[in-house]
Amino acid sequence: MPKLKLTYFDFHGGRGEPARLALAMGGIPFEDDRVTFADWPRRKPETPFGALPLLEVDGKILAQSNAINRYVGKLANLYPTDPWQAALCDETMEAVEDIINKIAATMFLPDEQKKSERKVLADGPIPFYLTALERRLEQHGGRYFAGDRLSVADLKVFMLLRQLRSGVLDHVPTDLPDRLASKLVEHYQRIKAEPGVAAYYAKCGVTL
Ligand SMILES: N[C@@H](CCC(=O)N[C@@H](CS)C(=O)NCC(=O)O)C(=O)O
Repeated sequence: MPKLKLTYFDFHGGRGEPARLALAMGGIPFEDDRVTFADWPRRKPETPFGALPLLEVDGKILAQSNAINRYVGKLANLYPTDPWQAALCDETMEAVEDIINKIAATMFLPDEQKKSERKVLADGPIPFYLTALERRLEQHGGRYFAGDRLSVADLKVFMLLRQLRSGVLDHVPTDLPDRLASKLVEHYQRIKAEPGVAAYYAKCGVTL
């Protein structure tokens, strides 16, 4: 097994968390390098694209969250081996990136502008992606997004639902998933109850 270091911000969520979770679930040792927001300006220029997460593999750097998710998914047996199922897994992760990018664009706006832009998101793009993801889930059998078994795609959607339902996004109603995509919420509950997921958060002292 290569020597791994995963670098991301110091919170349980966001683009770096699916890879942390996948590595922990696979029992794969890695250095969990957590960057504080205070330290980020110093670290940012050292990264290939000025952003996190990063995965260091035997001293070589890999950037871009979904590339990292695919790589660690393969190591942790959480990425489909069948090419078509792998493509479906990728489709889901890229769809989640689409909506994360829209949300991220509002993150550092002045509060009044954030409020109005988040209202636009909560009225349109977020419901659109929730219902579209739910439809794709149902088309793939209703339990998992690809290969009829747990993959990094499920972990990435799980993170998105957790973020939307937790209240960390000011001005986005936390009941949107429950009102609009109950099957996706059932998927969230299913992933949360996966023994590896529950064990990881119990070990971290995080209540989901
Ligand atoms: N396409 C990139 C986006 C990475 C990204 O924007 N990461 C955010 C955190 S989730 C970041 O590093 N923000 C700090 C900054 O841009 O200075 C990926 O998927 O990894």
